[in-house]
Amino acid sequence: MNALSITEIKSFLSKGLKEERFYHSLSVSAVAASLAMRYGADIQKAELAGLIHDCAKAYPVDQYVKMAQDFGISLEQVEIDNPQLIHAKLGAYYAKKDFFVEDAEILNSIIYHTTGRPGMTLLEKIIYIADYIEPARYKAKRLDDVRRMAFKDLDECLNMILSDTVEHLYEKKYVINPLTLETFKYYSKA
Ligand code: DGI
Ligand code: FE
Ligand code: FE
Repeated sequence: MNALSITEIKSFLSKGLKEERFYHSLSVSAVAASLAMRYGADIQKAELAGLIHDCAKAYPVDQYVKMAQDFGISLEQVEIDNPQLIHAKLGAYYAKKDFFVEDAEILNSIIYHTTGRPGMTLLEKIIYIADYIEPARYKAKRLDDVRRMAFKDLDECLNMILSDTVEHLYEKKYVINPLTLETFKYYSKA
């Protein structure tokens, strides 16, 4: 089965996601496609991955642990303790099941869109950054600088986002996912 078209997926998501989340998904898709143009990544893959990265958010967070267990998705303890993190892995599951997306690079860009990971592919970097800088985001600090850097130097942009994210999670006293910390160390300039 071929993957559904962008138009078919938009129609599907518009019915399942809350309006704000649907709008965020469209924005991440457009920004990801723009970054793909800038850096010579596959524009269609970026557009598709951006559109569907949060597709699991159609489901309530209090069901994520059970859903993952039912689908045979392995979870880390930090994910069981902070179930909102699980939408990334569930997103890849639903991308396959509902949209027939089989491309491993697209699926990995969904799985790692919340934490990143050391040694990300170009597409993974693009989705991670697009999720953070899309136009409707406004809460993070120095967003203007981060947005400008996204189109200048991807790895430096990752460095900025990861250090701001780790600082934010620390200040809010959230448990920091060890994978987020590893990613931060990997992309931070010593
Ligand atoms: O799904 P989005 O809201 O577009 O953004 P996201 O996938 O980057 O993050 C989803 C949620 O996960 C958001 O509420 C922040 C949270 N999060 C990201 N990294 C960590 C985290 N929460 C904890 N506890 N620890 C993390 O390392
Ligand atoms: Fe997300
Ligand atoms: Fe998102």
